[in-house]
Amino acid sequence: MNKNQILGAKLRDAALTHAMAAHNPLAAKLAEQAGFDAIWGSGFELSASYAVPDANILSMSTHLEMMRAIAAAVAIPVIADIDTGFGNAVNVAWIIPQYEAAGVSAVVMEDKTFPKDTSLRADGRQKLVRVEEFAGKIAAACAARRDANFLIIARTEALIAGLGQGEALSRARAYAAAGADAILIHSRQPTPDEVLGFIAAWQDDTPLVLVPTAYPQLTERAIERLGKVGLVIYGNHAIRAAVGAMQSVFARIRRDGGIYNVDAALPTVKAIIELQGDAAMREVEQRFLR
Ligand code: SPV
Ligand code: MG
Repeated sequence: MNKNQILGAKLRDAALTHAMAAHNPLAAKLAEQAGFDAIWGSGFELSASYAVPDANILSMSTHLEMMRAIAAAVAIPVIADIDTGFGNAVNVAWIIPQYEAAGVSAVVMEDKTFPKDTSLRADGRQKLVRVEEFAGKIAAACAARRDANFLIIARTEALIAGLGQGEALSRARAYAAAGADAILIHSRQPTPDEVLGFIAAWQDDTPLVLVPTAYPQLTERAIERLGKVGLVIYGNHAIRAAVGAMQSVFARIRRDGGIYNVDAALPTVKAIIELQGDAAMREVEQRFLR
C-alpha cells in the first residue's frame, strides 16, 4: 500500500488515527519518532514559524514547498492544511495535483472566505462562503486528484462562526454529498459539548475529524468510544512546545550569563546530527566518495 492508501485505510478502520502538527521536516521527524500515524501540515504552525498571522499572509507556494520537504523527510502520510484552497474552485482544481505531486496524502480545506482568519482567535473574521460554492470546491478537488486514494477532507467552520448545529450539519452533509472523504468539524468552545452534539446528530457514514485544541479534556479514549471519529489532529503542539522550550532556555542563558547551566539539559549536538540524517550521508560517503 502507498501512503495515501495507508491513510485512507486508517481513517476508516475502528482505531483512532493520530496526526501531530509540524512546521518543518525536523518537527515532522520527531512526531514520527514519537509514534504518530500522520503529520498535520498546519497553516497555523507554518505561519507562526515565519512570525506572521495565520491569515493567508504566506503564499500557497511557501506552504506547498514545506509540505514537499516534510513528505520527503518522513515515511508516514502528510495531511496538508490548504486553508480555503487559496481561491475558488478553479484555484482548487489547479492546486490539488500540485499537492499530490509534493507527496502529501490528503488535504483539508475549510469553508471560510479567502483570505481567511485563524479559527481559534477570539473575535476573528469568521465569514463562510455559500454552501453551494464550497460544495463546488470539494467536487473540484475530488475531480482534480490523480490518485483516487488521495483524501479530500472538508472542514466546516460553521460552529467557529457561531452559526449553530443546524448550519454545521447541513453544510457537512452537503460536503459529504459532494465527495468529501471525511468531515472536519471545528470548534473553539472550551468544552467538547458543541462537538459532541454534532457527533451525536451525525448519521452519515463519512468519518469525522476533530482538532481538540480548545477542549483538550476530550481524551483519545473518549473520542474512540464515540465511534464516528476516524482522525484526531493535534493542531499546534509542535510550535507551542518549541516556543516554550526556546523561551525557557534563552531566558536561562541571559540570567546565568552563559550556557553552563542549560548545556546538560539540552539534547546533545550528536543527537541533532543524527536527526539531520548523518548516518545515511556517511554510507554514501563510504560507497562513493573517491
Ligand atoms: C492549523 O493548525 O493551521 C489549523 C487548526 O487549521 S486551527 O489552528 O485550530 O484552526
Ligand atoms: Mg489552519
